[in-house]
Amino acid sequence: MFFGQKIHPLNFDCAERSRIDGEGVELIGPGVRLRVACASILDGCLRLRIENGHSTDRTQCSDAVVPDCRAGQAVPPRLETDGALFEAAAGRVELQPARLRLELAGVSLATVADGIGGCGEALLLNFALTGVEGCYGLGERTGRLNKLGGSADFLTVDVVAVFRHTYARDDYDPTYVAIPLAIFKIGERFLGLFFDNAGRAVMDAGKSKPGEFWYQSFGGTTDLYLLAGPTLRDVTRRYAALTGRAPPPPPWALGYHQCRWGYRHEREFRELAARFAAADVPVSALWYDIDYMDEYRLFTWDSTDFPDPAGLNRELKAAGIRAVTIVDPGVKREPGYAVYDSGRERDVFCRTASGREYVGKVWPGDTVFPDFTLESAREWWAGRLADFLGDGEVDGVWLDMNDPATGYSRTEEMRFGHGAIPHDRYHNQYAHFMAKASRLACERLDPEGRPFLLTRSACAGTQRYSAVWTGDNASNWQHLRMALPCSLNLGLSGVAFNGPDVGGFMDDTGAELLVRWHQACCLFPFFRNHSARNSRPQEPWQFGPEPLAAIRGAIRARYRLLPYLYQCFFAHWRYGDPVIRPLLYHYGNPEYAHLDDQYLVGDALLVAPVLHGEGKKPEIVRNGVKHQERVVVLPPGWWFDLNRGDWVKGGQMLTYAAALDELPLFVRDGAVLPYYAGPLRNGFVDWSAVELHLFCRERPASLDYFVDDRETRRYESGGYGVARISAETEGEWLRVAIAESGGYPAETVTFTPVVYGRPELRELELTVNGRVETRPLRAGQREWLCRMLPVLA
Ligand code: MIG
Repeated sequence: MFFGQKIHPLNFDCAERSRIDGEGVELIGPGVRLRVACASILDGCLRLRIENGHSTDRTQCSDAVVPDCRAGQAVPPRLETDGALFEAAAGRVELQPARLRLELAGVSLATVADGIGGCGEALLLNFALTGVEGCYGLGERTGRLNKLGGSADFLTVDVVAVFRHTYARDDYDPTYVAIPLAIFKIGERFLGLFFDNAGRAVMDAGKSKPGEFWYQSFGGTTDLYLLAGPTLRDVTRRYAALTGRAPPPPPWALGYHQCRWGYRHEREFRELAARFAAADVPVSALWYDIDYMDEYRLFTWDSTDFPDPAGLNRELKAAGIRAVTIVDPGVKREPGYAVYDSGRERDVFCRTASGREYVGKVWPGDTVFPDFTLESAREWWAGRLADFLGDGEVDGVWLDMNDPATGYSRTEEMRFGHGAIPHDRYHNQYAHFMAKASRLACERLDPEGRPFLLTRSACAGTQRYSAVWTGDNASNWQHLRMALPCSLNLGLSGVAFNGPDVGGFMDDTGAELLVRWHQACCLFPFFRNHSARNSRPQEPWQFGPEPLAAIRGAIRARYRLLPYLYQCFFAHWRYGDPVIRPLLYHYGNPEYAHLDDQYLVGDALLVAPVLHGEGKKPEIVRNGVKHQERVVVLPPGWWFDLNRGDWVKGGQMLTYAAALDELPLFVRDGAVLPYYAGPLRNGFVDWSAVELHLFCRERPASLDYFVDDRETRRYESGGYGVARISAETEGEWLRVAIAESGGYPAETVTFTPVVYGRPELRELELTVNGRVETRPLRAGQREWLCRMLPVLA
């Protein structure tokens, strides 16, 4: 089977009759026997478990759904004239022998006439796209935001290895991540379908046959979760509740990260720290790619180039810079190498069908692979990794090559459960279980603390254990543009904490591209500059003073807004909303169904980066400075333009001209942006003093600001509080009220209100937990803001 290939729908057999069998419904016909059972899982979420009688393996091996949601409450079928009916609070499902009709939260979706079928072990669900205007989610994908007209292969692969000659284009499929979630926009409403089958699957959203949406899995049991809307937010939150939400990260992980494949000596790390300081660019972490190892042996350091990694990392930490090391799954097959020997002794490696150790060919040469699906292997790994991290004083873990990449050695022979379980059952989950084991290591090392992990491959649910970066992109404008829809769809697919290699990984970047990439992603959940060895170096200062100044501005803007980003992450953990969102998430205009060159951070900030290089779009010259033009779509209401310091009326499209050092940023009327105004020194941020930047023109402003210790996991047991902030204006008065409640001491943060774009305001009334104080609003303070945000300038 080659990529993009699927089973023709006419090759599926469809049932001719159905009968109720206990709690399920059997669909029976020549060549086909399916059993469908329904359960109510969560508010607004039903599960249809579809078992194929021809399947040799009916265990549901997917780890996508959080343990609490695995059982559910059975919804028994009721007999109807032409089939069966499942009815529950969340919605109703009509099942005929070869047809399915769903209705949830006022949205209905039905299959075509022969819309459910089996072909051997494969399953087909074929929905009619009647009235469907958009299709979103689908995990990590190339291409545009709206997947209607496209198709997707759900198989985790090492993209550059597989698409060696075409990776730099914007249309490869599959990718590193497999999340079979499709969210449909039907009129103004939304409905989500999550096809939980850990094996390879494909979706075709009207590409092969316009008007039809095919889902095909090739074996095993498929749990189809129906996620009710009516809004996109409802669907997204339900999916996040079902598969888990990313835990709040340590704040340093939200800073700027510098990485490059090729740093290979401790000297370079010291130099990097010094260059960042000299360039006045904050950086929160430096990353060690594979060259730190002793001939690519896992859990070792090259002792010549890195004689004292712990000392080096302590030194960096004292400067506010954390250390992250890459960790590949492949263990060098070398008797005498302690990691290999101990793994062998504990029998933790994957085996072939006959029981041989499965061998692949990766960086260290012949390599064996831990079977992370075994608890014993996870234990072993956690112990080894914890020791390695502890000894080297490493703060974060970067999980690479876990697609899994095995070089020329094909993966099929790699089996699980000591050789008993075929590869396919866990292929897409290999990275997931690796991340699970690695998180365990971090929690061993620091039982109270918050780990930071980043993985290349992932499947549904991996967000519980790790952040995801979108793998090996290329340094070109197409890939910059693609980064937006890719990360937005990943966010809708539960992976809130994600981002691309900023600047592009493969090939050479250029000054303008590097600047625009930093601007476009400086408010992404994950923000890391990374590039391949042999590509042109792309640290912020590599292209001279002007690009450096522009990049510095983008990075500083991120640090200024760290309190806001942290709020977005905390709110994600509470509710499941992604950190960055397509406009579609909050606004209903039909044209937003396709809009993917601008996005929202939380619900307050609109980012419209310049995504085309000089000469590709209209340009103007203003005061002797070249500006790139782009169209910005502003939703209805007033928006504050942070570059110009003016209110702009929304509900319109504007042409916006941005100089090289400008990122078009707009704040919604009614927003509160928590802002860090203190000194910028790498990861050192004083969280005890936060400015509240208030944007209230016609609407009062409000925000629930979560307060916690930001370091431990006490939030899990309620160790956090909420400061409810509201601001309104009357005549010359700005009235701000802050009321704290919850499980964290009050008044650990000093909030200072700062108002934008309201020169008539002169007086401030500030009420903190019931205590009222009044003072004049200082003019300087008001001005200060507009001066400050053009930090970008
Ligand atoms: O075969 O570790 O995606 O980020 O720099 C390449 C070297 C292996 C692939 C990762 C990339 C990393 C590189 N790795």
